[in-house]
Amino acid sequence: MNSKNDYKRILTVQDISCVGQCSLTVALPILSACGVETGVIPSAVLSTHTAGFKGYTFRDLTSDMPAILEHWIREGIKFDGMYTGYLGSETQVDYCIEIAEKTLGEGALLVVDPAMADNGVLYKGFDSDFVQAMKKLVAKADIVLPNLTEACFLTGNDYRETYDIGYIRKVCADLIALGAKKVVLTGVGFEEGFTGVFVSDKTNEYYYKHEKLPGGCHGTGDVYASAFSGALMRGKTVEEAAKIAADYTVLCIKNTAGDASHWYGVKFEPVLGKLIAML
Ligand code: PXL
Repeated sequence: MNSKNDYKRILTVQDISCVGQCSLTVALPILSACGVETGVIPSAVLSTHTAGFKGYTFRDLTSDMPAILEHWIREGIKFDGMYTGYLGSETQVDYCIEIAEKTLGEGALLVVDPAMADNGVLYKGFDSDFVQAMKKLVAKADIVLPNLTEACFLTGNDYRETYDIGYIRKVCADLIALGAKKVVLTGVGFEEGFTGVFVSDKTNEYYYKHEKLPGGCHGTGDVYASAFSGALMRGKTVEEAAKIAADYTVLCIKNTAGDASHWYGVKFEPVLGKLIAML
């Protein structure tokens, strides 16, 4: 049983893609499995995610956000952490900054996953104005959790498929220069067959290497960020949480590999027990 002090409450702000195993339909079950109370602000409702389905619906919920915040302020609602994912507009990014300022209690952590790009390109619907807005949220982050593509858009570095540690250090230093206190950069691989996560701040760095499975899987960034945030709320260090989230994401990909009909997401649910066992 958790004592009062280690039962934490996190807020996550991201969209609901009704089908597609990403964003809130991934974050809520994973955070709950981690034993963390989770409040949500849905940033938008989409019939599916935008990566591969055609003709999806998109209802922007930006205008609901100030009223939700005002109500929470009246009720004195506070969180021990906040984790932002896919946001539907630049205004939402600004609201997230205000929500963090007004609802995060003493010592609470802001985790920013700047979910907006992969494989060298921005997701559909995002442009350079959105990237500029996201930089302001990243500046407030205790931990920013980008993939290499997002890190390059945020810092103006060229996106590369192959690189050395000097390039990775430069990208991370540029993210720290934006204002983020710590960087957890995902999908960093220096050798054939391996990828990993590179964690750094102004003074320390840590690299966790793991196997790279063939073929990309949609939704792994959200699985990673959710497991990371859950582990962090359970008192793990950033480095421990980065490793646990990587190991869990690999298990999820292995559990999905070989099922071509499941191209749209990862089968993360059957291996939730293994995540719980890692905490
Ligand atoms: O997994 C990130 C994500 C979240 N939400 C929506 C998306 C994507 C990626 O494409 O389309 C709606």
